[in-house]
Amino acid sequence: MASRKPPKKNPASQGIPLDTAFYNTDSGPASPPSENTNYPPAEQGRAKGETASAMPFNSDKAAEYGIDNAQHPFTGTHVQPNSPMATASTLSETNETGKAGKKAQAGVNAIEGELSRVRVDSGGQSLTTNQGVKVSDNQNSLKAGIRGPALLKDFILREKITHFDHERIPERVVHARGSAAHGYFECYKSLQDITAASLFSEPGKRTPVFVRFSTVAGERGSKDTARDVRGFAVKLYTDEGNWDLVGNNMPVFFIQDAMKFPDLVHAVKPEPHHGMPQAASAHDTLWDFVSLMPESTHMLLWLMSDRAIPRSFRMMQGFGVHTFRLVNAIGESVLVKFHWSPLLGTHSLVWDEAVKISGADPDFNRRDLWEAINSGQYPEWELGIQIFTEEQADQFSFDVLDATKLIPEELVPVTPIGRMVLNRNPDNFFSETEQVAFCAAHVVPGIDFTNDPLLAGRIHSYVDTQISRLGGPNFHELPINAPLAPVHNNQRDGMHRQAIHRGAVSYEPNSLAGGCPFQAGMDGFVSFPEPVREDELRGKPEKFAEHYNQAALFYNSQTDPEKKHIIAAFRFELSKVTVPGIRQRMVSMLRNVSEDLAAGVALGLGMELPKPMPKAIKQTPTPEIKISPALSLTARPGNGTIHTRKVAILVGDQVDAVCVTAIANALIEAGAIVRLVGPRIGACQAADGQILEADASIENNPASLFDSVVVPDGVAGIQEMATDGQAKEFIRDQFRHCKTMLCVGSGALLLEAAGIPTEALNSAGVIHSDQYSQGAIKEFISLLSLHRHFARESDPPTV
Ligand code: HDE
Repeated sequence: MASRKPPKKNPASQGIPLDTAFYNTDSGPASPPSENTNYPPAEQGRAKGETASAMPFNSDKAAEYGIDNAQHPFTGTHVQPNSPMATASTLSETNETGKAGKKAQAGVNAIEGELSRVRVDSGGQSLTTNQGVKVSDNQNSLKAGIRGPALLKDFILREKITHFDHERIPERVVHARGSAAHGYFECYKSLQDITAASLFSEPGKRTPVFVRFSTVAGERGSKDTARDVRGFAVKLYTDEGNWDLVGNNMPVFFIQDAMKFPDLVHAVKPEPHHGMPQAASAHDTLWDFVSLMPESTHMLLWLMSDRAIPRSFRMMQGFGVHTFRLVNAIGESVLVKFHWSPLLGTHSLVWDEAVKISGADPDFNRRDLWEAINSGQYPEWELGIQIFTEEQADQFSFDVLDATKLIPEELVPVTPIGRMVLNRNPDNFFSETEQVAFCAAHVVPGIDFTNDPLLAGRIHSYVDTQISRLGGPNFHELPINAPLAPVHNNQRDGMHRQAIHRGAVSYEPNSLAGGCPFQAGMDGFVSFPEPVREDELRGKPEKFAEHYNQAALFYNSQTDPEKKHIIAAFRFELSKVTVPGIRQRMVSMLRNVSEDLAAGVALGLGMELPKPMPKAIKQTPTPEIKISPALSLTARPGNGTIHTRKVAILVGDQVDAVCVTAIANALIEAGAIVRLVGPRIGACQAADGQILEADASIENNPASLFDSVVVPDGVAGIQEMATDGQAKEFIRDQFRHCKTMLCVGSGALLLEAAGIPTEALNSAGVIHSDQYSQGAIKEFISLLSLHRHFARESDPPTV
């Protein structure tokens, strides 16, 4: 460190303080230092003094009062200090050390920025402790003698074990199970006429995103394919701060007011006395609660639909659920609902398949997302908004502040505004996926809330929950949460503080830091001035009391197979309820939705139809529409490709290698993921002596994990398979789950052995071709792109 110059003699007698007077930290002189001092503490004293004097009084104060000022917040008065010394924490900041590094760059918070600043690669490095001390032996603890006791002074063992002991953090109270990826949002066109949000300012503008998909009820290690709502949380790192659109894959919710959220979650989580069931809504407490909460009927219809068992995160929609507000630069506002629509279309599992997958691969959706991104098949969604005015909203038969209601697309169309692509898996699950903290309160200028009473509770809840989950108030500094936009404020301290703030000032107003950081005024987030005129009370608007119109709209808009699945789901869930009275109550509620639905469920439960549940509203308003085709999963078939569809080609000794190879190549060419599935992994010898290498076995990759199966030709091989119970089970499951099946030549023998009726061949997604042909494969690809063939579904299954 360079030593300081000695202070010059000062003409104190002329009223100019001694240079040394500026060295003190406890009291200071009455006057500034001499003009020509070059003693750093004195120079700093002068810089500080000049900066503070540039603000002789708080000239902003008068602008804090009155409505006009409230509507047009002022930009805080601030001055640029003449010298950086004025705001330095210490004069020694210019002394660089290998660790301290350079002094702070003017106006920069180094916590911000892209993640490369914190990535670690240990290639070629030796093992160290957390203090950077190299570890000589990572196999043995320190002992007094080779067979002697372990020693307390073994700081290396103790550091390692202590860290390990604390590796787990509390899981999310809901949405504990999730998977995430990075990517970007790209704006289609400028939306400046309706919003000042910078991410929508120009066509082609890209904003980085991190997206986490989740189930709600299950614990962190629970299965992916539970019947449940899926979280669809998007963190957009915009250049004006982070915007989190924390949505679900269903556009409505169970409850209308945040006051009921803890009750809902307590009801759906494992029952508190015995901790069961895990990740399942099929139990007494959930159905007890919701059957007393008729406002949940609409959401229950969605939950019992195939939407609750998505085939892939890449094949589900996302919704902001609440009505939000967009606000333009001159303060004009419109109301909006947000919709994400997947390019691959919306596709789901069937229940029996979901149950089997939960055993075969509990990470089914997580693996699917990871593998797709790793193989360059980047999932993509289009963002659309429904735009409407308060006046339009007033005319609707429902209230747009009621989160149990959607706005039918026939009433307000969805306008596409951009697309989102996920193209980068995280490096580290814990640091990114687990530590990411979404928050419904994170909005940016141009996006604002409405008075939805459910949203109000969310605005509070998310930051609050992170404080215990992530261990303090500084979770925003975790690399995955830190915005790309500059962060400057006077919040300080707290557990795990990362930022090292320069200077003495952590308050505002100040003059010692030239007024910085200063309030941004109209350049900052200005809340939309929504008028509030009524008395304080606890209550709900009358329109919230209508509970069934949209549940009926949803049910009546489904195709027949979807309706059957809803009935079967209610039947399954309610059959798991142990108290008949709860079932009665639920079915009586369903009578207000659809007599067919209620009758189907009652039949499945072996019970008489109870009386319809009395309604909470005297005069049911007439709904605007009765059918909305957009509510069916079939409304979004996707882009017609078979990209990333998983196809099993069954192989064994004596199959026809030419047939296998030709089909595999054609499918790979079309973008499918093909696996050769044998009785065991490894080589099998085809009829012509060629060796085929099975990369999966029926045991480790059963039928439920594939979208489709091909049974190739090769009489001897197929005859052998026909005696294998697992191979027959594979075929039966593919058939039962309505998947596309291709059998070539003698491949039909296996289908026959599995009990597939002969009349099923060449109908409803089952192709039998005498030999491999281009025509057969073309037909197969086109049927595979349809996802399922429900025409052959029967309940109960016949096969
Ligand atoms: Fe959440 N919700 N929520 N929620 N929510 C959480 O925040 C809450 C609601 C949603 O991948 C928690 O960080 C309240 C609706 C998603 O990390 C918590 C209310 C919607 C995620 C919380 C709701 C959601 C959460 C738990 C009613 C769809 C996962 C952990 C007033 C629009 C985000 C956490 C992720 C997570 C509270 C209702 C979506 C406790 C109080 C409606 C996707 O803060």
